[in-house]
Amino acid sequence: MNFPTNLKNQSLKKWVEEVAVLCKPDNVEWCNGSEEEYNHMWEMMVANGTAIKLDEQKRPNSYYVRSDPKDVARVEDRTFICSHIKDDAGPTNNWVNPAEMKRTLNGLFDGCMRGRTMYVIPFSMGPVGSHIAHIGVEITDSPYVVANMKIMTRMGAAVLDVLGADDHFVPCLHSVGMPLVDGKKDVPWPCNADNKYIVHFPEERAIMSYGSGYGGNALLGKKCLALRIASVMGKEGGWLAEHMLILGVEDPKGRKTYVAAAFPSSCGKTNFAMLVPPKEMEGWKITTIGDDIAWLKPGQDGRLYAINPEAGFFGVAPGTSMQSNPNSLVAIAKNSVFTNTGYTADGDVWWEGIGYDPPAKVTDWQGNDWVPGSGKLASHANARYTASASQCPSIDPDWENPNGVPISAFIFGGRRASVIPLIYESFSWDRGVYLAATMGSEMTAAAAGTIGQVRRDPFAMLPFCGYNMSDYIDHWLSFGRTILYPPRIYGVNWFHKDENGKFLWPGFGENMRVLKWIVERVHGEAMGLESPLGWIPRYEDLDWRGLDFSKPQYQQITAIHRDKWLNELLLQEKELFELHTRLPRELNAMHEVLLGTFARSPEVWNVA
Ligand code: SAT
Ligand code: MN
Repeated sequence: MNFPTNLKNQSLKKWVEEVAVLCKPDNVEWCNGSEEEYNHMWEMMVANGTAIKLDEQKRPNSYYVRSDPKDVARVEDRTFICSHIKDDAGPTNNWVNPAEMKRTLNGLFDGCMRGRTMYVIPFSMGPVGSHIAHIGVEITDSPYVVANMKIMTRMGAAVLDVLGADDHFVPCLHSVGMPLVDGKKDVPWPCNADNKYIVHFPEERAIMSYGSGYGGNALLGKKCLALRIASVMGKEGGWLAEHMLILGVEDPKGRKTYVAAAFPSSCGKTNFAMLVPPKEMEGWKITTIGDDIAWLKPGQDGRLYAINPEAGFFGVAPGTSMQSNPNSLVAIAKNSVFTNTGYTADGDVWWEGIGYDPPAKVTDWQGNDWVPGSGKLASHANARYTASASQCPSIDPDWENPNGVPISAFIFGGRRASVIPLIYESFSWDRGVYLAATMGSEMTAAAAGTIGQVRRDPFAMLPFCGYNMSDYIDHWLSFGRTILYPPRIYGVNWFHKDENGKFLWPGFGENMRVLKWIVERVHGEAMGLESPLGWIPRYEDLDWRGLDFSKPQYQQITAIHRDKWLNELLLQEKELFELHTRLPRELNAMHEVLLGTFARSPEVWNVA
């Protein structure tokens, strides 16, 4: 095999050779990360019908791709954490004994790349050479993955330059699981419709993914490495890998405060990361560091520093409009990839909620003529764009700072029609861990469960924690004791609804008002009232310039109802019960404290 001249790492050579013997590709190519290589991937994908080049005027240097309808999202029920001991994966993960899983996977990978090219992609999660960054190497038989990894990570020759002879890298083996044997012809979106495995070996720090070409199933740097494997590395190494956006808040005097925020899927994380403040709040500005993942390590000065390990956005397209997120629309104006959106006859893309009517002729994400009003969607609900973070107008000047940015606050929020107030500051780190551990979201799709039922999603990490969730909570509790300046912890809920299902809070840019209070709190500049849950801003503590929102309206979304909370605490207790074998005792203790507090609280607690 021919190796790149700057490859020093012996175990990487050995691994690639072994994989080639197992998978039996027709060719092996090492990716160097160049533009030519990127363009070549697209030329091939256009030639075999995988991709369509979009109109050069409308969407320069951009491509449109439709996936197989059986391969449209992450597959949580096919995602496994294969630790040696079952309880190390914990009750929230699928587990199979690692030796047994390897037998299964070695069978599937044997010859799985026949008729295809095997690409080797060295990549860095985080700026190349940063002490917070980590290196992975993905082997894949999908040119779509190569092209997307070029946008989503720092990849190619520069990564091999910094990978020393004995340095550790995370091996990430991926195949679409569709060998071209017995005269089989390739299809536009190869995958294995019925047999998918997204597998993590946490002790070995290794990833194997089979059968899917889509998103987090296939771009293994993202959820697999940067969350599931990194969460394990963080637990052992004294740091955090979190499902969090990172943003900077600049006040009118130019002071910068960074916060990290965790929300479950479909709670507007990308919109929040790129928030545009209302114009009346002159001088306030939001900058973006990342929209999905944060790696946080303690700094020498006692503060906590965060990087975005990714280099691009893999965002949900439907609902993205000039109104909901102008920054992301600009970011995807060129050099972007669109997967499973609608495709317009004039060579552009369209999706539900884009903010303007579809042009005359649209084909849907399955390639059929789309009829507006037919009840069918032009774009799949999980249609995605891939775009470089550097194209985002709100990107922070320090987004690639290898030392990260100092974090002053953590924000946690789910989608709840009531119960959880608009904003509260937890009394302590431990109480903040409790609020994050018990957070949840009401389910919006009937398919995922009963509408309105709360799905607990601790720290928004339920599908992404690579080890036992109770150990993860334990790690958070300990971690807060190791830093001199632990960030304050906040709970938010933008999703209050009235009896008719109408949202009570305008959300989007108006969330800036809450963010401003948070920033002022961490600098000791704003008041809050002690509620049963935490500190809550009085009406006059928020900046209402430019928004007509009365005090009674505000009270409605900050009130704390004793009866609703007794019910909520029962539901929380059920979650604690499910985690009980390794749950830190503080969690039960804090649950008890809340019961006691509510027993003595008024029927409705209101801010003054
Ligand atoms: O497909 S991804 O894992 O990249 C995005 C998501 O499902 O959250
Ligand atoms: Mn995510």
